[in-house]
This record gives sequence, structure tokens and C-alpha cells, in this order.
Amino acid sequence: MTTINLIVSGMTCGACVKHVEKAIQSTAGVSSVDVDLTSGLVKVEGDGSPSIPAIIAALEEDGYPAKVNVEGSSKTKVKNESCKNGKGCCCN
Ligand SMILES: [Cu+2]
Repeated sequence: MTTINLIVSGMTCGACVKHVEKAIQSTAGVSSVDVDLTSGLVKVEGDGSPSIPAIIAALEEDGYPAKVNVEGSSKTKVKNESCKNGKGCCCN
């Protein structure tokens, strides 16, 4: 079991969360995704060895830039000003 903690920016609503979950879940080796909309923190659990660059690439393709949440930076708040950082989503 692998756990990857990510910080995802650009999420502002429940639809964004769904997009992010879907993008991550489409990556090989991912078993579950836990998204915290307010903090932008995303916990990914894998039953194989999910590729972090592949997950980040999938998110970026969907309009949600992500980075690995290195230990100690979990207090960092992501600024979510608009869906997909201004590119818009289904809700605006
Ligand atoms: Cu949205």
C-alpha cells in the first residue's frame, strides 16, 4: 500500500473534486482518492506503485496543477480563486 499526499490547486467546488478524483483514479495502480476541497490536500492510496508524475500529468491535463505535499508543508493553504485557475469548469 502506497500513500501519496498531493497539493492540488484550482479546485473550488464539488464538481472540481469529482474531476480531480476521476483524473487520479484513471492512473494505473491507484486504489482510492481522498480530496479535501478547502485545503486542496489530496491523499492518494495505491495498491500497486502509482506513478506520481503520471498522476500530476493527469491532473494538469484536466486543469488542476498539483505538486507533492512534502512533509511539513501540509499547513500550506492553496489559493483557489476560480475553477481551474480561471479556465472555468462545469459550474461557472
Ligand atoms: Cu468547480
